[in-house]
Amino acid sequence: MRLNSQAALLLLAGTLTSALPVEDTPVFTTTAAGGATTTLPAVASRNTAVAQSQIEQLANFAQELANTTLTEAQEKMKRSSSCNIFNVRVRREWGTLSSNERREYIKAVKCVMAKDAKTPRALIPGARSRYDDWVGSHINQTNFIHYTGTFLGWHRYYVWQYEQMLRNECGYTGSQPYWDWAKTAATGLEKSPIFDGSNTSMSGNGLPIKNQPDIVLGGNGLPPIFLPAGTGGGNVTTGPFKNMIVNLGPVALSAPGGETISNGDGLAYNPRVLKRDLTDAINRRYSNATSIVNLLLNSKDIETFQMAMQGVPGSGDIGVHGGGHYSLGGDPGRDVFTSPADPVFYLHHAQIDRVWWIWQALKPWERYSEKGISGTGTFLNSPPSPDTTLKTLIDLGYATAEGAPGALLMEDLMSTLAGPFCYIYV
Ligand SMILES: *[C@@H]1O[C@H](CO)[C@@H](O)[C@H](O)[C@H]1NC(C)=O
Ligand SMILES: *[C@@H]1O[C@H](CO)[C@@H](O)[C@H](O)[C@H]1NC(C)=O
Ligand SMILES: *[C@@H]1O[C@H](CO)[C@@H](O)[C@H](O)[C@H]1NC(C)=O
Ligand SMILES: *[C@@H]1O[C@H](CO)[C@@H](O)[C@H](O)[C@H]1NC(C)=O
Ligand SMILES: *[C@@H]1O[C@H](CO)[C@@H](O)[C@H](O)[C@H]1NC(C)=O
Ligand SMILES: [Cu+2]
Repeated sequence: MRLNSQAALLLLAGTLTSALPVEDTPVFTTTAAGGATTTLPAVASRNTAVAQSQIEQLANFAQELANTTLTEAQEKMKRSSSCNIFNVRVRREWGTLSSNERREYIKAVKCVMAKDAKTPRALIPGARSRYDDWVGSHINQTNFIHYTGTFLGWHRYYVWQYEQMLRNECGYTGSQPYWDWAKTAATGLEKSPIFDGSNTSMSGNGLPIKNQPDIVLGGNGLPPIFLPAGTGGGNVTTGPFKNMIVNLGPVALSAPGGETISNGDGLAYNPRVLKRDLTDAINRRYSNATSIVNLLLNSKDIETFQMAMQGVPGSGDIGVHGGGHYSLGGDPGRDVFTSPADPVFYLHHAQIDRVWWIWQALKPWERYSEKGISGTGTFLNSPPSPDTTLKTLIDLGYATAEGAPGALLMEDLMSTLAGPFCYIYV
């Protein structure tokens, strides 16, 4: 019997059984998209290797759902323009790309860094490159896209537009790669193919600065969170992005010693060398394999999921999102506003998107719908603003690629196989 996706989804809904404790890693049985019964972990293992295999099982489940949907789309539509198994783009982990694929990606990123900005100087005086158009859009909208109902949708669209820009404006033929934090937590950041400083990496650590005091997050009456500084802190001097110039920001850069460095609205021209402060302790503590599985399995609704991912204020946890950003560290890495000025941002946020994608696949009938959105249009609803809905418009301004659509509704951003999107993660 061949199931269409609607039937497969209903079947999924009907056969989801409650947690079935088995030893220390309980599982639950559910029906995969193809109709077969499958067993998924229900509780995150504390053992990193086991947790890593749990992520693989969950990601595989999401892949099966996507692949079934794509195969059916091809059979039903027979339209080359629709998203199907033949034209779907596959986003992969950086370490699984060949050297040539990595070089291609790096070349395209350098190409957009060398092109002129489209943002008028009257709007963002410091924007010099096409790459800066993306940084400027994020700075401009930061207070309306973090701890909001738009957080995941906005960043999904933003990374996709970046990928489109690399393809449409710089001849890139691949897909946006991602940074699997679980892998770097296990290997150490500087040993990973992303950060090893080689020609096929995204460049390495910053030059070491000795005895840096802690980073202190908090304020607003919340208990402070102390994060250790890393093993770098200075200029990035290895790999393809060595001595790269960051033009915009900082707006709110957390620096060692509890200092926050700001250059006003961050839109002025402020050229300086890219800095990083790779910090394994932060990666291991906040975005290890167990943190990811916990997030996937313990978040019953979108509110819980997106808050846990970004770190519940006052909980002392910065979430996997903060874990990635702060383990990269440096300038602009520790600045919520300017962080996309480090090109690793897009690998980090592809992984954020991948984790959302896996989580969505676990309850698709709910998580692609209005029930998959929670929150308003302002940072922790301050100042109060209307609820985000499927009809909320997302406008990235100049962070829009040639040949790509402009402003879209949240409903167009919920599925990676519908709306303008057509990609999966492996
Ligand atoms: C889904 O399709 C992709 C792309 O063809 C493939 O790489 C992946 O292994 C498939 N996943 C599963 C679980 O079949
Ligand atoms: C890396 O690239 C630099 C210049 O970009 C070049 O001088 C060097 O030989 C390359 N190293 C390797 C191992 O390819
Ligand atoms: C970073 O590079 C700039 C420009 O070359 C230089 O002026 C600055 O001193 C360097 N900073 C550090 C901390 O090495
Ligand atoms: C891994 O993550 C979990 C959950 O976030 C955390 O409780 C644990 O302490 C982390 N492991 C290490 C070695 O820090
Ligand atoms: C910044 O956002 C506002 C609306 O929130 C918009 O009118 C303006 O054009 C944006 N500026 C840039 C440079 O994108
Ligand atoms: Cu952001």
